[in-house]
Amino acid sequence: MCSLIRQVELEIVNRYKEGKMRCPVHLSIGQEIVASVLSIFIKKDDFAVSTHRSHAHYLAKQGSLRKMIAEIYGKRTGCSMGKGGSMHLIDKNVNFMGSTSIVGNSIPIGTGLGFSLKLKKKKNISIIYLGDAATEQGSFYESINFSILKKIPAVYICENNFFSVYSDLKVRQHSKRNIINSLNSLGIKTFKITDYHPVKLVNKMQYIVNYARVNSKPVFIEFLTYRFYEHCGPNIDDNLNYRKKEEIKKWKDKDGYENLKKFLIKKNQKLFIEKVEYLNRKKILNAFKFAEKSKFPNKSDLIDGIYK
Ligand SMILES: Cc1ncc(C[n+]2csc(CCOP(=O)(O)OP(=O)(O)O)c2C)c(N)n1
Repeated sequence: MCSLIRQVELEIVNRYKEGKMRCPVHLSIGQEIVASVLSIFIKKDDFAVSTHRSHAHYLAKQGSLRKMIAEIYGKRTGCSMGKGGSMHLIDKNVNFMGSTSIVGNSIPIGTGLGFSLKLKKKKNISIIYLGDAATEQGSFYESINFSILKKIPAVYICENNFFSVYSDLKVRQHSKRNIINSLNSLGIKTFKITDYHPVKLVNKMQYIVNYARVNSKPVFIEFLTYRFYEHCGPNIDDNLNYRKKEEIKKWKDKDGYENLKKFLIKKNQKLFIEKVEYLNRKKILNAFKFAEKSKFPNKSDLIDGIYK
């Protein structure tokens, strides 16, 4: 999953300049390990909601690569019928219940979906992806509080990449503020992920997801991570100097994807990696071909699939 996400987003980078993808793209390159490790423990009937940076989350929820690329190309065969674009993926076939461009607004939706699972006494969970900036939104705290009170099986997973566009956490929050401490005092079980050793990471995620599923209770995960590309778009914007060179280097060294490859190579799995990358490449080229060949939506599609 990790290499699929990295490879497909690099292909988006390569092709974006062709001007055929007309929507903004927020890439997860550098952050793929979060959704990838979670994907191992996500079941088909679990729900997931996401943010503007949604590609990894959609693919990790067994989303269709072809439908995702077609959506980014604005085509009728896209998962949102070509009307949403990269930031607005939705695919009820795989219980991926939507991603939105409004920071924090999918959090209450994912919480409500989790509540529906509770009412129906299902052993499923609702996964709610959010960025660090969303922890500054009121909807986040209301949702967490509701989840605690109603014992909702929700996994709130915060991809803390330290930045909201160009703004560092330091200029957005009090220096002593700590999200884990704040949430502990609200009464939710919290986890912070800072160790990226593949085996430890998988074991930890398994424990966390099981905890929410088996106990039917919410959990919050703060996952420290880093995006390697600009906030929005296919370029690297390190020349703008809003992030320190040493910081960028530190996180490039911790790159989950590269480290996973190194780990597998040490275990003599080089051939396996090559095979996976080859098969991914074939799938990706097919998905782009499918998107290019698909038709744009008709005028009548405009009012299809909306709440009337
Ligand atoms: C309610 C709201 N406020 C501001 C914006 C503008 N905006 C778009 S993305 C973004 C940064 C979000 O940062 P974060 O949630 O940490 O996610 P990241 O982009 O780092 O993945 C902002 C401020 C918005 N879309 N919605």
